Amino acid sequence: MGVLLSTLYSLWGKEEQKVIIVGLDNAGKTTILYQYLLSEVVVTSPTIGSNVEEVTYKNMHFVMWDIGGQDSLRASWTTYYTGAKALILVIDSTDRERLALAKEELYRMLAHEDLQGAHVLVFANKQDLKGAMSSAEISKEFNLTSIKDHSWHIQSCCGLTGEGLYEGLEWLTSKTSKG
Ligand SMILES: Nc1nc2c(ncn2[C@@H]2O[C@H](COP(=O)(O)OP(=O)(O)OP(=O)(O)O)[C@@H](O)[C@H]2O)c(=O)[nH]1
Ligand SMILES: [Mg+2]
Repeated sequence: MGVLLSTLYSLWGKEEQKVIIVGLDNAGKTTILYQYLLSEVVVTSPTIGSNVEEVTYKNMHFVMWDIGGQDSLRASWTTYYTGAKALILVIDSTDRERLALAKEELYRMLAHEDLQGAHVLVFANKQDLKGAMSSAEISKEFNLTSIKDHSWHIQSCCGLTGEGLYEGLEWLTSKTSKG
């Protein structure tokens, strides 16, 4: 995104909204980013660093940063937080063993000063797989109702079919368009 285009967007009142996509490795972050961009499944390999793409939806311009989720990369997530209006936390709903770890990462992010005011969208991904936890189950495990200082929403989805992804984006749009 060049400076010129950014300026034009701001002249038209169409602001860019920075969104970070986070979650443990193998959760489906990159798959979801490219579903938004291309409406198809791309073959992914574990992300080292990040992918950034602009996703336009209903006049909103989301600049989405998909960040690698491997253990060794998670310490660098904080470098992406500045200016983020929202974070999308992607959960592999079949990964029961690491749900507590994902919860830990979520609360660490919520406490970070650069993410105060950021909206939180949780995707309960991989709903096509047998044994996937429901969004209600994940919500309960994460104790989402205790979160009072951020607006949050949980959405079940499938990165492979795209199911649920636009419902999530709809919620994000309703939040970010209000500033
Ligand atoms: N069955 C199923 N597989 C999925 C779904 N979403 C993603 N996957 C698969 O899960 C694997 C990991 O997906 P990625 O998108 O690369 O995961 P990631 O979160 O970007 O992982 P890192 O880059 O390592 O952090 C891939 O084989 C995807 O095809 C889904 O909804 N259902
Ligand atoms: Mg990735």
